Amino acid sequence: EDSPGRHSYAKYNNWDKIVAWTEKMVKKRPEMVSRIKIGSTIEDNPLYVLKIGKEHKGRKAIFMDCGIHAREWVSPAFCQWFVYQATKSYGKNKIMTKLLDQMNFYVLPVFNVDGYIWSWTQNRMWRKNRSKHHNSTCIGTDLNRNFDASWGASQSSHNPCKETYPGTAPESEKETAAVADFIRSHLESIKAYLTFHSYSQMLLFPYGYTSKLPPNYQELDKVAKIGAEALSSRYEAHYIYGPIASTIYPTSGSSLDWAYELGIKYTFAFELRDRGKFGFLLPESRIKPTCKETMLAVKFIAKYILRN
Ligand code: ING
Ligand code: ZN
Repeated sequence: EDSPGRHSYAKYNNWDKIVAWTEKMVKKRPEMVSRIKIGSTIEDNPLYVLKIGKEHKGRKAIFMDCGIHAREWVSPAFCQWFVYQATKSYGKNKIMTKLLDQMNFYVLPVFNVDGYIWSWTQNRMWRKNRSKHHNSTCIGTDLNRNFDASWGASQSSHNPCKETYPGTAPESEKETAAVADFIRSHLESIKAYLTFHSYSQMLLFPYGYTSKLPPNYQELDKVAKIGAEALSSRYEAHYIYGPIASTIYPTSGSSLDWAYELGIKYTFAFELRDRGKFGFLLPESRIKPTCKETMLAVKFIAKYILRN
C-alpha cells in the first residue's frame, strides 16, 4: 500500500491514481458502490461521483464534495478515506452499517479536476479551475465563488487575475454547472451538503454572503458544536465553528450558501488541518489522523440526518 507509484490512503494521490481508485472501489463492492459521471471539466476530464449505500429508491442522501480548490490536497484525501472506511466497515461497525443500509452518500472526490492536475504538475499553490478569459491572460475561476448565491456581490474581485474571481455569471463554469445540476436533480433525497476545504480547523455553516443568521441557526450551531467536539476528541486538534461570515470571512457565491438556499437545511463546510504551520502543504504523516478525526464529525452529522 505504501510503495511509490501505487494508490495509498496515507499519501496524496494524483488524478490518474484517483480515477483508477474509483474503478477499483466499484469492482470491489459493486453492491454498495457505483460511479456516476456527472459531467466534465473545461479540459474534458470526467467529473465522477461515487454513490455509496445499499440500493433503494427515495432514501435520504448526503452529498459531499472534496477538492473544489486545487491546492487543498488533504480534502480529496479525506473523500477517498471516507469511501474506503465506509465500505470497509459495512457489516462490522454498527453505526456505519445502519447508515449505509438506510441512506446514500454521493461523494465527489475531486471537484476541480483540472486545477488539481495543475497543482500536481505546474503550480502546487493553484486554487482556481483552468478556464480562460476573454480580456485577460490570467487563468481560472474560483469555483467556490461561482454559485448562484448573492453571486458577484464583491465588486473588487471581478478581475480574472484575482484568486477569488467569480466567473462571468453564476454557474459560468462547467464544473459548477455539473455539480449544481446533479444536486438539483437529486434534491428530493439530499438532506445534507458537506464540502471539504483546508486549512484552518473550522466547521462552518451559512451564511457567507450576509451576517444575517440562517432560519435554523440554533440547530446548525448545535450540530456544528457536537460535530466539532467529536472531531477534537480524537487527537485534540482544536476546531472552531460558526457561520462563514463571522467565523472565517464574508463570501458570496459559495456552494454552501447556494445549497442552503436551494432548500438543503443542513449544509456544512469543513476547513481541515492545520491552522497554518504547514497550511496547504500538510505533510503526508498528518493525512490519516486528519481523516480519522474528520470521520467522527461526518458520522455524527449523518446519524443526526437519519434521525431528523
Ligand atoms: N476557504 C473557503 C473559501 O472559499 C469558505 C472558506 C468555505 C467560504 C465555505 C465559503 C464557504 O474561501 C478556503 N480555504 O478556500
Ligand atoms: Zn478552499
